[in-house]
Amino acid sequence: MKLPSVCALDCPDTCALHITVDNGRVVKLEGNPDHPITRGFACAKMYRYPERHEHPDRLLYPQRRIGPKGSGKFERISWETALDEISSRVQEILKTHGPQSVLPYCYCGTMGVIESQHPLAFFRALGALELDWSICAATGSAAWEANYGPFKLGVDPEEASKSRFIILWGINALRSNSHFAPWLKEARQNGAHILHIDPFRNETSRFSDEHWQIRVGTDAALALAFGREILHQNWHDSAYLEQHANNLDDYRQACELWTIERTADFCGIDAVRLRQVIQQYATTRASFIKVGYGLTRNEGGGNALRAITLLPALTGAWQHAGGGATLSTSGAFHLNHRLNRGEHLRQPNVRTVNMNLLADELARQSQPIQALFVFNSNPAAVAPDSSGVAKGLSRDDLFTVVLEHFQTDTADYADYLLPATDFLEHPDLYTSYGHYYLQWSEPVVEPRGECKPNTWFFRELAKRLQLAEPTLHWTSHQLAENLVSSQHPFMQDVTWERLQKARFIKMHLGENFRPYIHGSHHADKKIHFSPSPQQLHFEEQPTPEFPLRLISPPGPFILNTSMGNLESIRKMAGNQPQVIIHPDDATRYGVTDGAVVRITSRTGTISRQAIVSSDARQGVLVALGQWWPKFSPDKKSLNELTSQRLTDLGGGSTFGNPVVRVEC
Ligand SMILES: Nc1nc2c(c(=O)[nH]1)N[C@H]1C(S)=C(S)[C@@H](COP(=O)(O)OP(=O)(O)OC[C@H]3O[C@@H](n4cnc5c(=O)[nH]c(N)nc54)[C@H](O)[C@@H]3O)O[C@H]1N2
Ligand SMILES: Nc1nc2c(c(=O)[nH]1)N[C@H]1C(S)=C(S)[C@@H](COP(=O)(O)OP(=O)(O)OC[C@H]3O[C@@H](n4cnc5c(=O)[nH]c(N)nc54)[C@H](O)[C@@H]3O)O[C@H]1N2
Ligand SMILES: [Mo]
Repeated sequence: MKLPSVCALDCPDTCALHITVDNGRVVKLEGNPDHPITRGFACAKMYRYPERHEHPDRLLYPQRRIGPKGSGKFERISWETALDEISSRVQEILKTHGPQSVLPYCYCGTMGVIESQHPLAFFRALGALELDWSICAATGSAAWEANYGPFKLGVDPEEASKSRFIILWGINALRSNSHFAPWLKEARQNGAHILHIDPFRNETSRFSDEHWQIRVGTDAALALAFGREILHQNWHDSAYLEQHANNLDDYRQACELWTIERTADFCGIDAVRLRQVIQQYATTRASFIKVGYGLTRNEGGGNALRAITLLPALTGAWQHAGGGATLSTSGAFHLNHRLNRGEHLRQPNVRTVNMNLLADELARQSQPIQALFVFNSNPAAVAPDSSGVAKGLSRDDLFTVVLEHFQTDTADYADYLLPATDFLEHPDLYTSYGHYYLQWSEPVVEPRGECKPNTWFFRELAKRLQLAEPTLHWTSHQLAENLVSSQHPFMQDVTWERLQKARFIKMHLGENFRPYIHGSHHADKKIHFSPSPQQLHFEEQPTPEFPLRLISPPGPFILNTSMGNLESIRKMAGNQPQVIIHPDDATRYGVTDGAVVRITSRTGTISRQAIVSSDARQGVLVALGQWWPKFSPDKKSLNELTSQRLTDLGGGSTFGNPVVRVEC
């Protein structure tokens, strides 16, 4: 039996899937051929999802800790016992320390709008601490919105084949957004030139017509050099700018510093080619920039993204089919989020915790965090400064509840470890950050063991805590019906009945969708040109003690740490976590191909296998993806090396920031 579903993983493609179920077991996963973006194929990771779903290590029963914190020793208990014990402990903590000692820590293990966001309503009803979801998209969003106002929109991927000059700027699209590749191929067949700008030579560089292996953290300068040359040569669209832009003087002044020669030298790219490409980019009407989040993950990342995404406004590319830029398409989904997220339950004067500062927050002395609920996330592996996080999670006086599919490194620290359903076992509603289709998914199998949806757990806990607010007790279907009841014109084709039947519906973007043809979504409708020279910030540069820069782009076969425990996936990824080092650096530091090296940053030391290859730019170490610490040779997370320092905009993470040294 083949049943429709939707991929819940945190990826821009949000694929429509077909799941083959045999005798109640998931045996095969394929892309839905009828979905215009999925086009019938799944990615290398998700073909393996049946293995994950049926895995013998899936958590199937509620468990209570029996060993010391972090030992990962548990005993099976019933849901009744788990819920009774958790609720009495929470009541005690609320009485003694108040609601602002309770922190939900969650992210996008599932992108389902209900399973990821409805639990927030429970915490808002309690008056618990708010969590700032800053680990991933915060800097990019803040930067985009500083230019264009609220609601991130971009070129419709289905229009991208009309572009004639494409820059893939800091994005490994063939891996992290693989369903965009067919549109890129079509654009190229139609005559487009494709340039990839990335310090790491990867699948996307090999696919592109041209690759610039730029120095890490220098993108703002490069984008401003584009701006300078465009303004000097009069290639900007003065009519468009006059009507729709402001702050141009500030911007012009910031650009002035970045001559072609200085920029080429600073960014480590070829000056002649830089000049030619700027001309090609600026004089092609339908020029398109697809920009990734990687370059936002360092101190100056926000203003770098601002500078890059102002270029289509400068040239007026937004007015042409296939012209413009895309960071995310998520702003098109005007769902009615209020009740699902419990916005109406927000209490005044509640403190917000930046999730990148988890290590510091768990070490706080005044008004300390006493209860931590972790779901849809694996902070022991993915949060910056992992030794600080581990120290916090080890606190004997911290009460920790983890809802999970597997016994992750985070789960090892739980007091109660609860088995969660996955997206094949629960219903949910899905938006996307890479296309414009809203999707609905029903379960295709019964939950394994005693697995329960996150929403079920928080409903049951709400009952025991006597939280009477009716919306906390709504079913997923009631929540979804409410979520899609929106008056926004983009939602005009969506009714709950239609969505349940069709499973995916495109947002009503109208004919010839050009999101910024009439300016921005700021109150003054202007595109806000900046950054000013004072706002620009370039990275902490390598020093003799720490001569290399470490970046950690997504691994090709895992998604953050999800899938990282599958044997087959680990095998595809080389059996152990690896870092790529340039041959010149390898010679300088005595590193041979395949050797295990020690990597030290200002915050910690880890061991990893080195691969010697010029795929890494000289001076840069490229760590491929997030491995489970417990499957790494030294049992340490890569985030031993990253710090809690924040970016220039949006309070984002700086995973691309650390400077390091390697030793054999
Ligand atoms: N296969 C796979 N796909 C994924 C994920 C995964 O883990 N695996 N993760 C998902 C998630 S959560 C997200 S947020 C997105 C991530 O999406 P992105 O962050 O856009 O990730 P990538 O597409 O790998 O693009 C990042 C690229 O930026 C490059 N980069 C790093 N620093 C710089 C810099 O200073 N300048 C420039 N120009 N480039 C730089 C990296 O080398 C890398 O190739 O992908 C999603 N898709
Ligand atoms: N060094 C470094 N660190 C990084 C990054 C980097 O580039 N470099 N990238 C960062 C980025 S972009 C992101 S988005 C974060 C991602 O960090 P996380 O959002 O924590 O992502 P995952 O590591 O995939 O962990 C998600 C967990 O949720 C669980 N899960 C999935 N579905 C459900 C469900 O329905 N219910 C419950 N209860 N659990 C579920 C999965 O089993 C998995 O263990 O990591 C960040 N960390
Ligand atoms: Mo992410």
